[in-house]
Amino acid sequence: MKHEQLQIYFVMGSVNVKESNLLNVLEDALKGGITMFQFREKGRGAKKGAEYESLARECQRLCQRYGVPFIVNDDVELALKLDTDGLHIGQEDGRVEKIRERIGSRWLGVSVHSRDEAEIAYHAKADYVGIGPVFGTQSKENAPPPAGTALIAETKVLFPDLPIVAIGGITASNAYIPLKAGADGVAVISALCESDNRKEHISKLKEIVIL
Ligand code: TZP
Ligand code: MG
Repeated sequence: MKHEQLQIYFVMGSVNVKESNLLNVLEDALKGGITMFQFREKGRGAKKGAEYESLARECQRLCQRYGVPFIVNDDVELALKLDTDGLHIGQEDGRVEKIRERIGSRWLGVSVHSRDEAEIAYHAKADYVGIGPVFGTQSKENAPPPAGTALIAETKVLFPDLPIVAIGGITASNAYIPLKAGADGVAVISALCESDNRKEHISKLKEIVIL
């Protein structure tokens, strides 16, 4: 994967959008120029079973239409079944090397919260690591407290070729902070889900990421 693909990484599930218009929000974001999408269907009220799978397929189809990589959160089985571009996992989702083996050459993203976790992800050939929450977030249940950018900076020094995406409370106003610390891109939920003008917000993010 190219570092640039992490630049504007949109993450969303139906829980994150008020209206039942997840596909409209996604298409808006795709038109605006997001560089990657993660289907993260979790939390209270998340879809399950056939509804979950069919929503994932619809999102995947839309991403394919815009040529944007489609990543699924947590669910190895779904990643294999839909043949997604990649899978994103957290520390609670199993051993990184095992999951790496199972998904073959598909992209693997791993959320890490310490230098040790970053090292394990690196050696297990993760394609990128997600680091956060940088700032406070309302979008993750039981999110740890804001961690700032120390781990981003440390990971950049220790593993310069490992792509890093920052997450947690990031908007066009503060994205420069994790980027300056060494992140290759920013992952956002609410900044785009709750924006009245997604196109403009993405343009602003673009300016900052590309600077
Ligand atoms: N992991 C760490 S923070 C977070 C996740 C999934 C939520 C990010 O959402 P927002 O709305 O961009 O703060
Ligand atoms: Mg997880």
